[in-house]
Amino acid sequence: MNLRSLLAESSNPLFLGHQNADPDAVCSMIAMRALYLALRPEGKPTLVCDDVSRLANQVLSHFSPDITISDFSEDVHDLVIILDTNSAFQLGSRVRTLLAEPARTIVIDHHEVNPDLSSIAEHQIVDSNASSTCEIVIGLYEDQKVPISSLMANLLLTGMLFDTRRFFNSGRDSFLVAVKLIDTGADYDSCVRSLVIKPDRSERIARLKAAGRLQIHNMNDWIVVTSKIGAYEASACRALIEIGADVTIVSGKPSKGVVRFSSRSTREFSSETGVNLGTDVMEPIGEIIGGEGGGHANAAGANGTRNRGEGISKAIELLQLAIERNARERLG
Ligand SMILES: [Mn+2]
Repeated sequence: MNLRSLLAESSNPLFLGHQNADPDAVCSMIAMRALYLALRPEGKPTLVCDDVSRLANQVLSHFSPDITISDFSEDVHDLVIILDTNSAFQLGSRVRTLLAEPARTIVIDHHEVNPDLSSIAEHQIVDSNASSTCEIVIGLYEDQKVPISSLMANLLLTGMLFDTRRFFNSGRDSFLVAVKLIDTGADYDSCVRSLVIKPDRSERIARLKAAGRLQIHNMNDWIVVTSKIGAYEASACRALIEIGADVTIVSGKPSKGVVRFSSRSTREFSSETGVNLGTDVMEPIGEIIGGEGGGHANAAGANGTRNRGEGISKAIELLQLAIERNARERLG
């Protein structure tokens, strides 16, 4: 692929990020837009995401409040560049309709390759070993010999900081790239501060209530906690993991006739037990509460309309069964 000619020949490229775009998505989109403008200064780029996360919005207002990210585009674009995802599904149902034919689509991403990637984009810059999409974009600046401005250095370092959890998951390459960005003008302190978020008062109260009402269940030495609150179940789950639980299941009832469940587990729990909170627990809970459930091994949820109490006791039962079943399978 010749990235330079693809970009330089486009007069109005569309840069897309995944839904609920995080700082890595938003910062890599903006940096790619700047790289494009360096190659084609009179071009008319557009940035679109279904929605931008609260934290990514905070990063934007910290560094570049004048950059607009739209939630849709009415124009016809001659090139589409998708950043920080390689799945059409992750774009959201509305933004997905903006996809162009694969010959006019570039994907730049660091997630595991999705099997139908080639049906979306003929041009792929995918490196699942990269810490972040921002780190891939820095490499593209180097390939194109385009200097990185200090604003872009700040955004790119912030995207890397976010996706590596402040370099918690990092290798030598990421540190080297970070030093280059700092030498280029990134202000490390400012990047770190742009990512510090204090939850709303109501969210903090919900977390504290969840902690106050929690019940501890010991399952094969794993500490499983359950609790119930009005709203912010997912945030409460994360808080309870932070204070020491291996698995948390929190139910919420944000309004009459709405029941929601959220659950989280540590990586250690899922890798040692093989329990998948999505398929083993939240999918069946979805049916019990009259709705739907699902998710990932470490993070899952269910939405429904009824049976909150029954849902909690059933979730405990399902979790215990899954732990025991997987322990038996492991023993052969
Ligand atoms: Mn990312």
